[in-house]
Amino acid sequence: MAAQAEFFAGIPKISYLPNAGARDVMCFKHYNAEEVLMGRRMEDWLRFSVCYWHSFCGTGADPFGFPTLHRPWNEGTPMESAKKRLHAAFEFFTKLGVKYYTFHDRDMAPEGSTLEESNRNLDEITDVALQLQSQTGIKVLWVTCNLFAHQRYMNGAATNPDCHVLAFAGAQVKKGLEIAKKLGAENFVFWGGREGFLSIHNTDVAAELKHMANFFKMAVKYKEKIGLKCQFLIEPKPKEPCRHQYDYDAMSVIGFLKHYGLESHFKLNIEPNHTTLAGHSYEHDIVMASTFGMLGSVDSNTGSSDLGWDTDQFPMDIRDTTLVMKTVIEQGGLQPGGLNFDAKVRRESTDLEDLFIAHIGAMDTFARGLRNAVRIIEDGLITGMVKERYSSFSHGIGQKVEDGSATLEEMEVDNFKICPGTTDEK
Ligand code: XUL
Ligand code: CO
Repeated sequence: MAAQAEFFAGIPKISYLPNAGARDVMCFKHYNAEEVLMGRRMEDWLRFSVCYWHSFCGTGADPFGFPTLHRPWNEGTPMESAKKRLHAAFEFFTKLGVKYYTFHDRDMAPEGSTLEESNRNLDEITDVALQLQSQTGIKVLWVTCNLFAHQRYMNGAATNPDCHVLAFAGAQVKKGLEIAKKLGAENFVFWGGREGFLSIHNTDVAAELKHMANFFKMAVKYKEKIGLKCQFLIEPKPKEPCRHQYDYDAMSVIGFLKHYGLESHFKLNIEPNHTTLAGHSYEHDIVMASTFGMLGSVDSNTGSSDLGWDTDQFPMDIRDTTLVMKTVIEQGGLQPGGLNFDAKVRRESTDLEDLFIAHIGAMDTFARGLRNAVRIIEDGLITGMVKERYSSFSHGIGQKVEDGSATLEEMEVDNFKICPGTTDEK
């Protein structure tokens, strides 16, 4: 491959400099990839990933204003800039020292005027991606299909009232799974972009949910057919763009998967900014998914507690990352999932180096969260307090409730023992 001009000229590989001063922002002060904590290297606990759509396709446009981020890779025809974007992205991943990336099919290569043309574009661009992956050792954390941006999906994809739109989405997912196999993706994500409704009056909820379940069953079947070994993930979100999204939160998705017998084929990709949009605390869905053995990966971002929007900010609060990492350690890690920065620089952050500063800040915040979580787990204080809180379930009637052998009659006898004089006994 011809040598490429650098896109981030003057920016060296980011290194760990724990004693750097406050003005030194192009270094890690906490993230030390090789350092071993609880028997595992930091980079293996954290499994960071850079997302393609915000960091390399984002323009800074919002509903009130035009693009502000003029990137040097967005030049030439759509196919030319798709190739430049790939080179810029791999230079960035390498300099940042992140081993994984994520992308939608349509971030990687432009949509053509037919499905065949879109697929050809994807083939051509992913040939370059494959080459860059083998040159650098950087891997795909997950691939997903964009089933929400094109006008055809305005009424949803797998829940569209027109079966031919559902079929188009199915064909797009078929190609997405083939690309996942070609690039060795470790996961494949389904975010229910417009799977939901704006008005209940024109919506057959039962039919739409069944169609969505059958759509997932087709994907499972094709994955098995082509021998794709990756983990399937569903990413919950309660609202935006739809008024109500079917994949509202972790428990709604777990209920859906169990109802349709799909729970052994999927785990969840939890995005905390979606969790807070659902009215929960930052860590809520991480903990709920993990409790049911369903936490597969995390879209590591944050919103602002004073806003009800999905602002996709870089996570910078060590209390949040401590709780996430405590849950991750307690479940034995996130692999084959990871911490994917589904986050964007603000539209005013127009300098190229801001992309580095944002990721470095978030990686350091997670490193501090990891160190805190390790300390909490190793000193055992909180674990001991929680154990003590439930100690009545380790013997007698508590033990019988624990193992499921207790009866309501025994509850009544227990009540006589605990509160004599307040019952019929007197
Ligand atoms: C949307 C969102 C998506 C998914 C992938 O809110 O988070 O970027 O992560 O489609
Ligand atoms: Co996301």
